[in-house]
Amino acid sequence: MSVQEILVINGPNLNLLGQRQPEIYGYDTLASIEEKCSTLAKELGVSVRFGQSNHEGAIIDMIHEARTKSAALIINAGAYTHTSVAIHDALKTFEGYIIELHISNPHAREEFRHTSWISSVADAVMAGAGAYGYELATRLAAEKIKAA
Ligand code: CA2
Repeated sequence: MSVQEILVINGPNLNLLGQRQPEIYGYDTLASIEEKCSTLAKELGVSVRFGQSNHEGAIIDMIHEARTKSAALIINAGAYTHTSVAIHDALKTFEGYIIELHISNPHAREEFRHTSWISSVADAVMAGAGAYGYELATRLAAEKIKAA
């Protein structure tokens, strides 16, 4: 097991980052965010791996794989945040550090975004910092891994 790996899971529609709704999600693409986080992770002496899927089952498979490969998980489950008991259950099986991440602040948006099935199984919740949140979360996850 690579104890120094942080897996960053991105849910539905996040593959479109930088292409639509920049007023909410900004202009960074997922590839550019990954590049920034990889550079930062290297500086911090850990590794980062990005995954994205528009499918709930594929996200669950990524979480299962992380059980043996990753020391920390950063998860932006997209709209599945607000609906998925299955992702909640999968996250409960992961023993490392979990950060729930959102680009926007769901609490300042529509009421249906105010419920999260992830928060109760996460160690930390970060929201509203834009794409920069991925770097902040990488920094936090790296600290937690190194302290463990
Ligand atoms: O703010 C976030 O990061 C969210 O997790 C994003 C989800 C939304 O359902 C959550 O409530 C909050 C939506 C991701 C959609 O991503 C897009 C990116 C570019 C263009 C259109 C959608």
